[in-house]
Amino acid sequence: MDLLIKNGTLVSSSGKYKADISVVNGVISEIGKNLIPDKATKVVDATGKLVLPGAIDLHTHLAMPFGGTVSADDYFAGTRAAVCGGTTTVFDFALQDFNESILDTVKRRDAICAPDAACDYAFHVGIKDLSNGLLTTMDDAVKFGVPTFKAFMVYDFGVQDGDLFRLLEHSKKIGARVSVHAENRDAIAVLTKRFLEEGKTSAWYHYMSRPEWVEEEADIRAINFAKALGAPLYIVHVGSKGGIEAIERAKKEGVEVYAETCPQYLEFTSDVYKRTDARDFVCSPPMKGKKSKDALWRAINMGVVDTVATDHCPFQKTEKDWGKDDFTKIPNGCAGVENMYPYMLSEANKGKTTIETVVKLCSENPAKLSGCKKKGFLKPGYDADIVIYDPKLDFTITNEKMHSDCDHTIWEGKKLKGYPVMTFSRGRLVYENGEFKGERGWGKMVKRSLK
Ligand code: DUC
Ligand code: ZN
Ligand code: ZN
Repeated sequence: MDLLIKNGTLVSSSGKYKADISVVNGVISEIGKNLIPDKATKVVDATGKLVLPGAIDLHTHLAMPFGGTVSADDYFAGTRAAVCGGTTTVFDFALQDFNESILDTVKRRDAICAPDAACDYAFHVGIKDLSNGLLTTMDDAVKFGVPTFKAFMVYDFGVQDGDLFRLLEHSKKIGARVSVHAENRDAIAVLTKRFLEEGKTSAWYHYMSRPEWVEEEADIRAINFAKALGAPLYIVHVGSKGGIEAIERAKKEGVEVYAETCPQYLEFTSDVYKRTDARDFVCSPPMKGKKSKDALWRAINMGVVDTVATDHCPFQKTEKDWGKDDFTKIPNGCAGVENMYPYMLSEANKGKTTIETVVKLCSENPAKLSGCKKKGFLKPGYDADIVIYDPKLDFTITNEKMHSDCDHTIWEGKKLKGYPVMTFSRGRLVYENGEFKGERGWGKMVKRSLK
């Protein structure tokens, strides 16, 4: 036995119970009462602590070329930040190049990621080009262990509706799943042009150019395609009341549609775009009004939201400042990978939801939906990706305490009730009491199957 975590309270979506966990070769070997260590075993006393499966963040953009620059966290900084917040598996979006086979996209990004990753990782492929037979190169990616793809319904590099339709149709045939960034590209373009012409250039108009219905409309369009084709659909970063209600209706009708939301939509509202540091909050979709925030919390507690992920995509202050006089020049995205699990658990401690629900949304469901067969649960045979969490530890987020390479955080000053004290990645200690203890290159790619 390599590691024994004693006297903790284990949490799963179905409840809490007191037990010890033993780990051999990075895998959970036994869960039970009064397990006996041998001489070489590292013993951790988790009395008074919760023992949780590491979170799985299904949505990050590390080292991503975007908005005229590259996101501030490379694969090392992003995964270092992840484990320091109790996230032990990170999904990144590998963006296809034009004229590139989809498997080549995965291999190109893995060549950068593998030497750097401090925790386990996986890729979704962001699709740009399905011309000249590239659609069927999805098949090789699925065989390789990458069965999840993303279509951007916005941005100039995103796909048009015809290609979204083809993607959904093909994904169904090959046992894959498509996710969508759902916003109405054309409406945003009209409004953006109009605001700029009228001299309305502040970050507030980033929000105004993407009114709440812009997301809902695209959600409904994607759902209609999925329904017509009988294909599964995953909608990333749902932030609007109309959107989540459309998803709820579709689920009731039997459409296989999954909803992801992010902590920033649960914490902030569009009021942030009136602040002096509004540019730091610019991401797409933008934060919405209070009614949307409330609807998302309701949906979490009604079981309509399937996963919580971060859309971690930070940019430095100087880069955000490019948009001082023109909101379209602000690189879109915020840091969040280190904040997701602590924030969600803290909100549970404050009574917004339950700890069990947080484990389900941040760990169990992401593992199940992404086809990570050995992650997301504290069970014998599963990877020992484990977080020891002190529910009584008060923590105030400051950028100084964070482990990202970004020079600011939208979470500055947020007071949390409870915080992780240790994170283990496949049985190896990677975080303890504020300090990163892991190593560059420790992380392995998780090959997956949706079957
Ligand atoms: N939205 C962001 O805010 N950043 C990265 C990509 C995206 O869709
Ligand atoms: Zn997106
Ligand atoms: Zn994203």
